[in-house]
Amino acid sequence: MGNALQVMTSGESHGPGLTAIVQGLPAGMPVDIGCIDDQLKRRQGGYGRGARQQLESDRVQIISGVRLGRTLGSPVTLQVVNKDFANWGDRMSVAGVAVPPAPIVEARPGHADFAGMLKYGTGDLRDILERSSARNTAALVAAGGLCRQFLRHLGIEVLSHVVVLGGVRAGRPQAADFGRVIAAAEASPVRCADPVASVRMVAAIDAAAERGDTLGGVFEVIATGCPPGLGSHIQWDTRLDSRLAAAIMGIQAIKGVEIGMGFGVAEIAGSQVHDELFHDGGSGYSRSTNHAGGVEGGMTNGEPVVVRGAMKPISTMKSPLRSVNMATLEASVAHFERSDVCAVPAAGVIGEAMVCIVLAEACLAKFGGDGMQECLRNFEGYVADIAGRGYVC
Ligand code: EPS
Repeated sequence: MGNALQVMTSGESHGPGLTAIVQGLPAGMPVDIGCIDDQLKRRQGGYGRGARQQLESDRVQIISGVRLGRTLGSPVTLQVVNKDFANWGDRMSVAGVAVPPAPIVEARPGHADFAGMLKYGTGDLRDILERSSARNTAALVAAGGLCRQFLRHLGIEVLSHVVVLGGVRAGRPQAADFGRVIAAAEASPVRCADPVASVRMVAAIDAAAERGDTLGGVFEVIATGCPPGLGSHIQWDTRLDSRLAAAIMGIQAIKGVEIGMGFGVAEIAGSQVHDELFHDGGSGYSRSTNHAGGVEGGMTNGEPVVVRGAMKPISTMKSPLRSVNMATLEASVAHFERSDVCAVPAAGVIGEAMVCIVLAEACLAKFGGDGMQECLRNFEGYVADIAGRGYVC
């Protein structure tokens, strides 16, 4: 999308902190730090999270790009401090130490450990696991929290709920019932809108914890208020569905992404898949279904954007799987320090952040503007132009 928005993160799980740099937001956008902190808090929650979340209370500090509560148009740098660094000074010291910590050499099947150790030629897989840890998603959520504030000016809201956890499937909520779905999800310990499934999911987490095992699941992100025409059909990498899939797959432990009906489209006829189009002089265009998940031909079509991510069970397990000591090449079991039993509820919040980043990028590519007023003028002009207009050559 022409690099309309760039987001880069840095930081190790037990290092001094995490950083996100967001470049491309227009100048003059009001920034509410509390809104970002709210998202960080949501990310830390959810039943099944590990001891780390008791140690941290993530808060963002903005150290560039914002003045007097408004963006300057320059890169915004967001920082989240790792309180736990204080306990890891010996193992995460930036300076060299006289007695190096004992290396970790038992790769966790499913984690970045094995390939990372070979690729980077390190004898200590802490060199890999520190960066591959899902702790980095705090930086992404901070960046997403900023993008969310931009999207709100355009009337776009991004929400999520958990639809599968540990094999327990939630009943499908009514598509149009977003307010109620999200309120119920926020009240659930596993962020699931179906109260009966929610209780079963909690029980599944308890049972997995008992076994020293972990659980995955599926979250669904819904973006409402997107105008038609975000993204483009022109190139593979400007298609909005391509950007959304890449962003969701960019979250640790995600192994699958669906948009709208997703893999279901392969199983039924076109007449049951495609969303018929209607027009009414008063209310404009409408659809009676949204199997496309709000994206057709790589562009939003004005319906809610619906994206699902499938998260595998976390690969750090209290009852570890068999592995190999990569120093001696002898049979061993995977390394275990501490872990979450299930982080699917948090993954939904992270999925929201990624969707916010992608939609903000798409909006900036379409509406541009160095300043917020210019951007909003372009947006409002476009929305007014497409409303109630018949297209003739
Ligand atoms: C996480 C922090 C980590 C893990 C988890 C996510 O904390 P620690 O490693 O200190 O216990 O709880 O990371 C992983 C699941 C992983 O595979 O790396 C967080 O803040 O989200």
